[in-house]
Amino acid sequence: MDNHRPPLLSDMLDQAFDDSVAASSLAGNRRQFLAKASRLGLLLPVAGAALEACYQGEKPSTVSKPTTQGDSTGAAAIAPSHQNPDSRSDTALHTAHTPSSATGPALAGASSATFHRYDPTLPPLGSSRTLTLHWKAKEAPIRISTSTVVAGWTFEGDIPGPIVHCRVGDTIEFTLMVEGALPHSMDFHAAQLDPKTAFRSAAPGQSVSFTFRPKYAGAFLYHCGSAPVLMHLGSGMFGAIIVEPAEPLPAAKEFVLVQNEYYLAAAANGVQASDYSKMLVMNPDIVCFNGRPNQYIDAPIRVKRGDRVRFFVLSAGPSHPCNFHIVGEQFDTVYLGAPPTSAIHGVQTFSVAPGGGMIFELVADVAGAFPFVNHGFGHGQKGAIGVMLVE
Ligand SMILES: [Cu+2]
Repeated sequence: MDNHRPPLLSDMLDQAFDDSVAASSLAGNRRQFLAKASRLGLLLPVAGAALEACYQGEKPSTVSKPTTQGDSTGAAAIAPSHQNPDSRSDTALHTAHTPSSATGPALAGASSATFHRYDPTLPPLGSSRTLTLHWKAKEAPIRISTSTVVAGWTFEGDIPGPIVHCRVGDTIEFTLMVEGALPHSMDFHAAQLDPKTAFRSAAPGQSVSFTFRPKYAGAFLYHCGSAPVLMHLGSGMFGAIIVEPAEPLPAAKEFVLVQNEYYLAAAANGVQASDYSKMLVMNPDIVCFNGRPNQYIDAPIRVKRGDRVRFFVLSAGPSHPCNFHIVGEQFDTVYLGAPPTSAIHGVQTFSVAPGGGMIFELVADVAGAFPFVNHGFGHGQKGAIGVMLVE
């Protein structure tokens, strides 16, 4: 099996690191090593971030806000044993031959994990133009149905993480504290930042902070970008940030649906871990909205007849799109990019790419139960289906 495994970028980066260290002292060879890392980082900037981060003590950082832990903001504060957390994580998964999300914290207390419906309602905007978010990256068991508990990797202990709601131009002050067995990071698609610094991994017990101002309105994904991204995103580290345009959109009932896939190993002690090898094959066991298969069949999304309804639909993937469709309805408006200038009208189905988000609107002028589905029905059948009840 290993003979067919494609080389991991982080292994290439590890090799560059090892070559550099072997050639001469670390400090003396810093320039050569960074040049190598930078070239490789062009292939996958986030994976190169941790390498760059090892040496940031010698150059300015784009990190703009200190953490509550004080000296843990700068990458220079990362202990020598965690100089390359991305790569070490990746290498550990690679060499174990059973890459799995089953870390200690992801399994602890699994038998007492309870199910809850993920509320799809868009939370209201706050009055402040500054959002200060202090989040924790946690590995934790998550019950996604009455019969299934997954060994989850999460933001704030749930899959998906919290819905962030803000406006274009708001200031988002973000800190991620890593609690768990592995390094983690944050990549906001609503931000324009140097990923090698802002989106770098923090080791367990440490934190990373950055500040950004969303430039465009829309439905944007956030996710952990630590290597292998496929494993971190596929194990549950994703969510939605909804950015309002300067001029508010028409009043509507607003809901957020983030589609994701689960690739699960057989249950062990009642928990199913995410399986990296299955993720590479891209044939998911479950595809669902907001982390739980069929949850909005059991407890539908309810609106009133005559309501304008706005769905912010994202595909977290990690690998498949969401071909969003509502049976018995037509979308009067779909915003492909930033509203209100990117609208198309009279739409039946539109595909939201993995790593993407779009806004779907309709007027619920007919009463009834309307299934919303991934019209790629192989995936709809695996749990990406719910019901909008118009009363
Ligand atoms: Cu992570």
